[in-house]
Amino acid sequence: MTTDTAAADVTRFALLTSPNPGAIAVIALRGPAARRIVALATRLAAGDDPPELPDGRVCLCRAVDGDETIDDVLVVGWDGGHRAELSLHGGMRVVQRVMSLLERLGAVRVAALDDDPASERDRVLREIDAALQTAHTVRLTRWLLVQRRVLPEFICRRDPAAAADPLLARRANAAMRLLRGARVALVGPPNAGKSTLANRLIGHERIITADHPGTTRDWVSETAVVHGWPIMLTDTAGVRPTDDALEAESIRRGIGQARRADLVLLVLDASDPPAPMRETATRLLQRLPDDQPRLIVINKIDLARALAPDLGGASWLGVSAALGDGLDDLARAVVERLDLHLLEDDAPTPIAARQARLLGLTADSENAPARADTPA
Ligand SMILES: Nc1nc2c(ncn2[C@@H]2O[C@H](COP(=O)(O)OP(=O)(O)OP(=O)(O)O)[C@@H](O)[C@H]2O)c(=O)[nH]1
Ligand SMILES: [Mg+2]
Repeated sequence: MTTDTAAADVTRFALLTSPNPGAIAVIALRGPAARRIVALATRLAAGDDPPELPDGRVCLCRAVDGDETIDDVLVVGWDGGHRAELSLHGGMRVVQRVMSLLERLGAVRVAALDDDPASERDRVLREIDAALQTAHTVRLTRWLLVQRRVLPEFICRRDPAAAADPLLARRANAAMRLLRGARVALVGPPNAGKSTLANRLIGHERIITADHPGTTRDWVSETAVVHGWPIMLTDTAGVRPTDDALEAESIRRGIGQARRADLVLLVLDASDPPAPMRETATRLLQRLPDDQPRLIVINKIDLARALAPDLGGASWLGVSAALGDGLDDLARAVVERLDLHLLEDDAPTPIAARQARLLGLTADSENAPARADTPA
């Protein structure tokens, strides 16, 4: 007879400890009948009542077969009675008797449960190894190798305090963003130097630049390495009113890319007079969602050293993409806005939404920005 032990309505159990004699043995049950089966197989140590299995509370009980007490047992339950663990003395006879009792009560014995610590540890390691396959920078590779050492244990421990740790949630989201490809988009008016700045950040002349508004047409993406982290940089067509259908479509697509980005660099031109610069910024920002993370970057500060534009109180960074001025500050600001500076130590950090969920964290990347394009 075959039994579909994976079916959701089957209650399974597995011996988590070695099958050889040991000081203690742990049997884990998973499934809808876990609470009922434990209630039938045990009695509170003090008295004859079955344990109620409140989530996470350890109860000292006796394993009982009818009127006969088999052994003392510590019982703990979770998930509203769907998960339970029995800790017994590790003598083989006791363990065998309790396991056959559980089988008689309807539980199905399996070699390993999906969520037992050993397979969970393996699963986390596999997730890290998969991430290592696509880690394109030395820094990310090193960071993942450190996680290989610290993360499996941390996930298996399921520290209840983890869910309330805001820094852990930010680190996890930063790591997941990085592993799926953190996206930074450059938007701005034509000729502001977006492509020149993108080339600087990428490290070579990837994108054509020219002293001619409308040089970049369709958006272009390329990996930039910022402080050792890989970042997908997207350069877009300069935004301006236009009657040219092709240019309008390029602009619409560029804005669509920006709306999907984790961070937008709004690139303005320092040689523009203050009032038009402010108007341009306002017009462009209106096309981005209010909650879109953005940095205002004023380029070409070599042409306007005493720059002090009033952008309605918004802060900005001055750079010269041509000369390289201000790029260190810009790189630092990008890293901080993406929370990548939080990944600097060897603190365990979930790298997958599944791991974050196990710790009770909300993974931003599960609802990553996937905003609809706006009309041009
Ligand atoms: N003086 C100065 N010129 C710059 C700087 N950055 C870019 N330029 C020049 O500005 C012109 C436009 O640069 P691009 O990078 O092509 O500008 P863009 O914003 O990509 O323009 P579009 O693709 O048309 O939207 C080029 O002649 C660049 O050499 C800068 O920091 N200082
Ligand atoms: Mg360009």
